Amino acid sequence: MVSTGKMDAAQRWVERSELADIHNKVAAGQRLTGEEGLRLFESRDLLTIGFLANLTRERLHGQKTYWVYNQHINYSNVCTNGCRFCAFSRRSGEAGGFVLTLEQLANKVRERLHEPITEIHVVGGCHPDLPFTYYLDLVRTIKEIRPEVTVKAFTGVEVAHLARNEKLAISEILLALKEVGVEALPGGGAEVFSDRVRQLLCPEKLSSNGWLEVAKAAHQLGMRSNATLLYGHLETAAERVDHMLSLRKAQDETGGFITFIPLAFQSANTGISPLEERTGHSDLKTIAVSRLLLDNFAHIKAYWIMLGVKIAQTALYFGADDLDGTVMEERIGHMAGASSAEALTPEELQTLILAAGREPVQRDTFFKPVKPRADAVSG
Ligand code: V47
Ligand code: SF4
Repeated sequence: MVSTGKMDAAQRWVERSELADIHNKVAAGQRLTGEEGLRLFESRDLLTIGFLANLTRERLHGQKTYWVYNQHINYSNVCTNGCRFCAFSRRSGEAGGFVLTLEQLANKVRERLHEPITEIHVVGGCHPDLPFTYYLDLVRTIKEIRPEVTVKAFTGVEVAHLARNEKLAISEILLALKEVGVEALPGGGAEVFSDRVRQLLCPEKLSSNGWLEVAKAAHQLGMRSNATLLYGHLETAAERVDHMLSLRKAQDETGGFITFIPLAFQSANTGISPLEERTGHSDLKTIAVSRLLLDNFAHIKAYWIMLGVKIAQTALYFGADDLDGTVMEERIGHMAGASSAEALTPEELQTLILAAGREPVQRDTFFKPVKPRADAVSG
């Protein structure tokens, strides 16, 4: 808790800063413009930006800081898209490509049956030949073994790929997935909505509009989804702001996004030289600006896998209210050089939050608090 005296001093300091007008709007709960978002990105006054983001963060969540007991499963890295920033994927037939059999998938779920996992996060590449029945059986297999778990599976890119392959409407794919037990979609695949950057990095990928259409279709069917921004490569600050404004507009329309996740680009094994090397300063600023611009998103996630635990923990004072979760097996960031661990135990996550002076809250996929199970055994 910041004492009133200290808060007053911080407030006086912010009121004298170049961002004083933005502070007045944030304090009054008013929506910021894209120009103001860009000014925040261009300012070097990180502490003031963090102070502003923290005002919103604490207004929404107080000291609460969320984490989820989850498991990540990548069913395949074979992908037709060949995004240049992705060190995880392989073309069909290329060495290092894999597809999990349903038995291998079942084993991954069974291996962790003793842990009180509440969410299984499933993503993969856009495989050219896997039939839709594989995806349906994959979800059925998880639900047979762990009926109580929430399956958060398949990004908008995978859903659109399935629709094209199966010659079905997006809504038909989503409905079929919902019927077998998918409750939410992960936020991947949004990348950055700029056509300029997409042309350079992922010309074969689903368009920005296509991604937004899948998200909106899911929301209309009562499924919720997350949203991401991949930053720290060739995009400009203006393109980050435009991306956030597009998401804000979509959220105004549907209200179906659960959380926003700025994904810090990991460059190893990608051949991409970022315009500017990512730093703690740019990571924290991106989190803070997203908290300030995305006023209709309840949650901002500091994804420790990509940020590293130290920056993720610090981000809890720069707008973030969620650390994601235990994860366990992560390939996408680690194949691109992420130096974080691949797993944190619930105890480690809670210690990180407590050491930052925040209050840990275990949540489910939809941010409902979860009561720790009495017989819980962590991995
Ligand atoms: O869409 C690919 C990104 C995403 C790299 O919804 C990279 O809760 C960094 O979306 N460096 C998949 N990122 C991961 C994802 C995600 C992760 C955790 C939680 C949730 C959620 C979603 O990973 C891809 C792409 O944007 N990605 N390559 C890279 N080199
Ligand atoms: Fe495929 Fe996704 Fe990697 Fe792009 S980011 S190549 S769509 S797995």
